[in-house]
Amino acid sequence: MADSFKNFIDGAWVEPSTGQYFENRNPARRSDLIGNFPRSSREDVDRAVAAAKAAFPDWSRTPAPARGDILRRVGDLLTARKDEIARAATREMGKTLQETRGDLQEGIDTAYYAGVEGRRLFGQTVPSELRNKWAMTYRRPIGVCGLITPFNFPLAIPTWKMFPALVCGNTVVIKPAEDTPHTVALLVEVLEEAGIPRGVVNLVHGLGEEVGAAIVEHPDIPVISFTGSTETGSIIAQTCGRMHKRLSLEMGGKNAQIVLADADLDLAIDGVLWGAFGTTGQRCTATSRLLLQDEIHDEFVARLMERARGLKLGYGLEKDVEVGPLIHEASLQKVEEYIEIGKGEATLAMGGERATGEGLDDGYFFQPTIFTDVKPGSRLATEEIFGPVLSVIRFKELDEAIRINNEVKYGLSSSLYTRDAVASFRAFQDLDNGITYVNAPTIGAEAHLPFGGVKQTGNGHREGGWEVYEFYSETKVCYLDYSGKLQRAQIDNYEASPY
Ligand code: UN1
Repeated sequence: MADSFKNFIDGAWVEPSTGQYFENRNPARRSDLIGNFPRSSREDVDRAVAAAKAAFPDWSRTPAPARGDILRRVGDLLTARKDEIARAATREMGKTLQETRGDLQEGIDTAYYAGVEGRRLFGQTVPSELRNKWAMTYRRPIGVCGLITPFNFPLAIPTWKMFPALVCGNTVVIKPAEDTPHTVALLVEVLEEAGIPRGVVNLVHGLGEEVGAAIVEHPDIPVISFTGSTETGSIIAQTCGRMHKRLSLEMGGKNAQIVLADADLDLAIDGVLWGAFGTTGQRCTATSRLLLQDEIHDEFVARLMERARGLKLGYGLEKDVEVGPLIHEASLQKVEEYIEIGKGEATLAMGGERATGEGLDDGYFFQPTIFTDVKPGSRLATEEIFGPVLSVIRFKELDEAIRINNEVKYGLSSSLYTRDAVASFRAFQDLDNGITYVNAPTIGAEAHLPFGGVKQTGNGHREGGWEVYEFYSETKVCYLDYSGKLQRAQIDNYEASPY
């Protein structure tokens, strides 16, 4: 019998009100059942929100440095359990152990950064325009935050949302992707062990259209943070708009790596292999377009294909495996649909089929795939596929590459390989993305810098770095007038002045 997992509500592990569960299986070994997870309902969300609401007054008044201390302990515990949790993440998510260890490290970095932020959370003191009056700001907690997280960074993304929310003094209800509930259950276990007070963190497992929708629509949740598809994001945004909720969206990408003829080609090949096929292309920051300058196009493609053919597919816990499976059957089917679309639009240069053979037949494996002769504006060149599919586009001048890069509805990350300093700064200035890398792939965001994109990738907020702390708090402005008389701003100061 596989294990049955529980929700975590009000400091206790509890069964779902429905008595129903869903299966969580290993995407590389379908026969490996990881466990049954609660298929919760609105009632479970109600309970979790009530617990989070009840915990808010005390938690929000706990000094921020003390809140940060708990996050520091979380960092220590995650470090101690890094390998164990990374293994669990690979088992349910599929990417290689090296990658899930990186995912864990991103969570650890986020925890320590949050720990320090508990001793900062700076406000500002600003001179008043009037005599004998002070003006200052401080950051105030908001309330219960509803967090909805994806499968591809099963640990890091929940920490990106949860830790800053907690340090700012909010309480949370989290619903992880139904593909990766185990990793988040382990994270919540760690928070419990670190001493997070009862009700401050609540975990409700279930389906997006049931639990996710209940969180988004709950009147006692004023803040929602979601990472996932642009389509789901716009549905969430409509509800949040109607209900006046604060919302952070992190959605799709169609990220390009641009290679100029003067670049170090070996370095650029390493970059695109990691960017396009790492995490089996299932990253918002995956490289799904490769823009090659005319002069080097043919040589680059030939060398890239040779390297891509050598990538070892398999179960991410096995030695030397470089590329894991896709997350589930629907994802495989979506990739297959794009292969058909691509065949009508471009040249299929390699891959294009499910990967079979020893160790692959029981999982959702797909061959690393490269299309060449891809036309800017075509579906292959503009739509997010979220799989190991790379579209190669040829260009003549940097201006043209910049234009092609910007011709999509998404704007997460971009990358330029060159030795030319002027071209690098042109890229920083003109590429319409939230993140631009020079001589590094489209992947590689660090926990202490803001992460996010422009256009339909996001809605103007950033995760990570110092900016996310603004999202999870309200600015309170405080004036103290000790003049002992009525002083009218904008009026009394100016009555006797020439202005
Ligand atoms: C995502 O793709 O959903 O830079 C997040 C990166 C990672 C985070 C990616 N550190 O790609």
